[in-house]
Amino acid sequence: MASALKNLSQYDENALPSAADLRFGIVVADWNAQITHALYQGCLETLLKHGAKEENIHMIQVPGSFELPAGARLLAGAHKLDAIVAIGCVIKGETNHNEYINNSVALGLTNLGVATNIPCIFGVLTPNDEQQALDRAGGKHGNKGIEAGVTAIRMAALKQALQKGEKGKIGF
Ligand code: DLZ
Repeated sequence: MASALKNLSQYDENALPSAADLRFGIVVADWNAQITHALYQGCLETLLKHGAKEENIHMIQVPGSFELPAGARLLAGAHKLDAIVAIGCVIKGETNHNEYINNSVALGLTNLGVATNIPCIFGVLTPNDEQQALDRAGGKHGNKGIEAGVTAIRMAALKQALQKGEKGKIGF
């Protein structure tokens, strides 16, 4: 059966604004480190490829995905940022822990983005098993870290354009 899934690594490079003047935070959860580090690499390489300067990318690690919103808040307090990417991988187990973590992280990041005016990007995989995670961390469905990096550039550029007072239709 053909997959209806979008490849997470595919995007129109020419439609993306330059990231040269944009500042990013990246928070990476250590749980399922093989996966989250691959997502981080995908995200980082995407930001650099589109011109972001290494000194404008601030990365911290937190123990698990549940700590991603708190880590993002700490980053936002420490640096001037145009977007924050939260990277994690919560694999479904025998209990419902994944639902509690995923819902908390999604809500926490949403609230943080609205409260701080810094877009927070959901770079969290929520797979049923490890294979589904590998498939989305550089495997057959691409790398969600790349998708998160692209989203961060778009939202950061949007924020900067509005702060500069650009008028009319703004879309990246
Ligand atoms: C406890 C826990 C479990 C069972 N599973 C995961 C997971 O699959 N992915 C993840 O990022 N973190 C997991 N954690 C850890 C929690 O996110 C958190 O770090 C702890 O509950 C401590 O607050």
